[in-house]
Order: sequence, then C-alpha cells, then structure tokens
Amino acid sequence: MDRTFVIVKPDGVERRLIGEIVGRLERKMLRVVAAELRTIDRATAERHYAEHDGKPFFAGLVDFITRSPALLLVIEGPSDTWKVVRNLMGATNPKEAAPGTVRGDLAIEMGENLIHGSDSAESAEREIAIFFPSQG
Ligand code: IDP
Ligand code: MG
Repeated sequence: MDRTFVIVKPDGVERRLIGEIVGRLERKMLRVVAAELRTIDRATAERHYAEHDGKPFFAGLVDFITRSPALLLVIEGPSDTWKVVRNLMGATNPKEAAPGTVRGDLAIEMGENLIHGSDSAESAEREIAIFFPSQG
C-alpha cells in the first residue's frame, strides 16, 4: 500500500464540505488511515509550506491555513496515491481546474481552493512526519 497526505483546508470545513471531499476520495476506493480535525499552528504551517517562503502570497497562505480547523488526513491506495489524489483535486487555480475535480466543481479563488495533496511520494512522507509524527 502507498500513502499520501491530504488537508481539507479551513474553507472546506467552514463550508461543510468535509463529507463531499472525503466522499470523493472514498468513492475512488482510497482509504482514510488517519484523520484529525485541528487548527494548524503558524510554525507547523510555515514548515509545511516552506517551499513557498519568500513568495508574495506566503503570509496570506499561512494566515488562511491557520484561521480555523482543518481536517488532516493520511490517505492510502494501491500505488501512486499522491498522483491519484492530485488528479481528483484539480489544478491549483480553481478557475483553471477541470470540471469533475474538487477545485473545478467547488471553488473559484486560488486562496480558497479547499484541498491540499502532497505533490510527490517524498513530499507525502515529509508531510505525514510533520502532521502525524506517530505515523512515521
Ligand atoms: P498546490 O496546493 O496545488 O500544491 P502550490 O503551488 O503548492 O499548489 O501552492 C500552495 C497553495 O498556496 C495553493 O494551494 C494556494 O492555496 C496557494 N497559492 C499558490 N499560488 C498562489 C498565488 O499565486 N496566489 C495566492 N495563493 C496561492
Ligand atoms: Mg503544493
């Protein structure tokens, strides 16, 4: 089995879309193997998004991801799970995300794009270690 890391971001929880988003992952036959609803603290958010430190949207991104509870998920599938999830998510900019994807169907703004999914197998393991140290 192969795992990835997913966040239903604060906008998704606020909009009562947890069921909609997790339902899409489950209907694809991916499995939730760990889950926690948590308000992410700033230090953890900055570590998670370290690749974006210095970009103009970094401060706003950290404000957004820490503003209210997010659903943190470890998701398991048979192989290439990070890629399967990224395809279900759609493009980063919801205005360009394909219909049928979470972002394409449910979001409009880049800063409120509902879902995070790791962008490689290596990122998945790095992010799981940050948010679920006991799952290492
Ligand atoms: P991803 O979430 O599709 O992997 P990344 O490029 O890793 O996209 O960016 C992380 C998050 O930062 C995005 O999901 C989005 O919320 C935010 N973001 C990325 N680029 C911009 C931007 O140009 N303006 C505002 N927010 C952005
Ligand atoms: Mg990313």
